Amino acid sequence: MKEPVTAYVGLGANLGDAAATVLGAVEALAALPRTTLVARSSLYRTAPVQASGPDFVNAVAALHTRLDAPGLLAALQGIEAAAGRERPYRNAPRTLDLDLLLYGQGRIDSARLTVPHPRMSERAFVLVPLAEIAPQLVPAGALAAMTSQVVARMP
Ligand code: PH2
Ligand code: MG
Ligand code: MG
Repeated sequence: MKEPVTAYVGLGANLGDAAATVLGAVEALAALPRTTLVARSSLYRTAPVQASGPDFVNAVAALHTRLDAPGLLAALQGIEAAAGRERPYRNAPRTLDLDLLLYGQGRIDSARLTVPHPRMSERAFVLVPLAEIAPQLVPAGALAAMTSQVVARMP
């Protein structure tokens, strides 16, 4: 079997007990088949970006996985569904959002999945937690352009 791939998953929630939901989702990631959780960032309270509703809780997790990218995406969607995710409209407030940010060196451009995540490099709520667990992946200066986005590490 091929070597495991290091994948990074962005977690976000802004409905219900968002912090508890995000922590529960980290446990669900750790329990996925063919997958090991290797790191997770702190939780961050973040102002909504191009979205409405309450502040978000965001985090990033690193996985080693032997799931292929479509299989990992399906697993993430299963965890979202179990958390009661509904999709009434784009960027609606959500109980849980799990985004596949990076899948090894993979570049994927299919109808269902684009990796690297096309907007991650503009989003402090992704880059700040990613830099905490994988500073080599966040270019120096990338965050300097985003000081207007409020991202506060939670105690
Ligand atoms: N997710 C979005 C859009 N806007 N803003 C914050 N702060 N956190 C998010 O996770 C987020 C967002 C689309 O998924
Ligand atoms: Mg998202
Ligand atoms: Mg999403």
